[in-house]
Amino acid sequence: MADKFDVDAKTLNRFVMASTHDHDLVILMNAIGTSCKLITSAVQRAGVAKLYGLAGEVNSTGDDQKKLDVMSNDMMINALVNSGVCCVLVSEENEEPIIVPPGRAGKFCVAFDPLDGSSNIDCNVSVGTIFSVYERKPGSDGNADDLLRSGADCVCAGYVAYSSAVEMVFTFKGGDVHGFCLDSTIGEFVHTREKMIFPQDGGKTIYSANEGNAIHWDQPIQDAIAEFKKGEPKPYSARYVGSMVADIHRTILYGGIYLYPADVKSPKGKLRLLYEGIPMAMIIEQAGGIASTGMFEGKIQRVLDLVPDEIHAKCPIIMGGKRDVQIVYDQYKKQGVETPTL
Ligand code: AHM
Ligand code: MG
Repeated sequence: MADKFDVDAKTLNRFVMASTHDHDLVILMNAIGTSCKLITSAVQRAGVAKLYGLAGEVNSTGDDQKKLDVMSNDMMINALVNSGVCCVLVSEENEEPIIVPPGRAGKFCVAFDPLDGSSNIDCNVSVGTIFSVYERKPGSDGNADDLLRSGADCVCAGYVAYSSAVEMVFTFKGGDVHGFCLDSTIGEFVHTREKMIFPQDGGKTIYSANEGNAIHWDQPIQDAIAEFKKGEPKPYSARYVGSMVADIHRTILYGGIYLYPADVKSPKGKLRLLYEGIPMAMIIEQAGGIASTGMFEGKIQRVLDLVPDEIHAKCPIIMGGKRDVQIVYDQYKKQGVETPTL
C-alpha cells in the first residue's frame, strides 16, 4: 500500500525553486499557483455556490450574483499585487492596466486572462487561465509600455486547464514545457509531465476551428480546411471546444492544428496577443510546434515576432505541427504568397 502515497512530492514550488536562482520568480509562480487553486475552488463549486450568471444581476433572494470570471480576476489581481514582485498587471477583464502601488511593487509585468472560454463558463465545459510574464524595462517604474514588446521578451508563459483534472502547463524562456496536475488531497500542483513535446510526425489528424466563420475566411484558409477534410489516408477529425486552453492542450498532446484566423469580419482575428497569442505561441514553439499568424497585415508572420500596439491588441492564430501548418502555407503559395520555410 505504501506506494499509493507520495513520500517525495515534486510540487510546483519545488520544481520552480530547482529551476531558477531568481527568488522573485519563485514568489511569482507561487502567487500564480495560489490564485489558480482559488479559481479551481470557485469553478468546481460554481453550481452549488450559485456563481453562474451575469455580474451585476440580482438573484431571487436579493443577493448580487458574482460572475465567475469577475471573481477569478479578483483572485489573480489580489494574489499578484500582494506578492510584492509585480509592478503592472494587464487583465482581459480590465480595460486599463493595473499599476501596483510603489511600496508593494516588484520587477514583473504580468498579462493574463483569468478565466478564458467565456462561452463555456456557465455550461460546465472546460475553461482555463492563461498568463505571460515580462520584466519591466531598465529604468521603468512599471507601466503598460513595459508590456508592449515582442514575445521574444516574454520570460515565462503558461496556462491552467480546469477540466476533469486541473492541470498547469508552463515554460520559462528558452526552456522545456512542463505539466503539473493539482492533487486536491494535498492542495498542490504536482509535476506530472516532463518535457512536453509536440508529436514529431504531426500526431493525430485533427483540425480545430470555429467553422461557423468559414464564409468570412480568405480562400487559402478555406482551401486548407477542404484539404484536411479530404485527408490522406483518411479525412481529418474536427474537434473544437471553443476554449483556447482546452483546444491548445489537446493539440500539444495529440497533434493536429488549431486555427483562429483573420477574416473579413475581424481582420486582426479574435484572440488577444498579450494573454492568449504570445503565451500559447511560446509554449507551442518550445514544445516543438509552429505558431503562425497566417495572413496578417499583408504577410505571414510568427506570432512571437508581433509587437502589440495596445494592451488588448488582437492577433490571428494558426498553431500546430509542421505537417499541418505546411498544408495551410501550401494554399497561400498557390495564390503567390511568400511563406516562411518550416
Ligand atoms: P474569451 O476570452 O471571451 O473567452 O474568448 C476567447 C475564446 C477562446 O478561448 C476560444 O478559442 C475562442 O474565444 C472561441 O471563440 P468562438 O466562440 O468565436 O469560437
Ligand atoms: Mg480570453
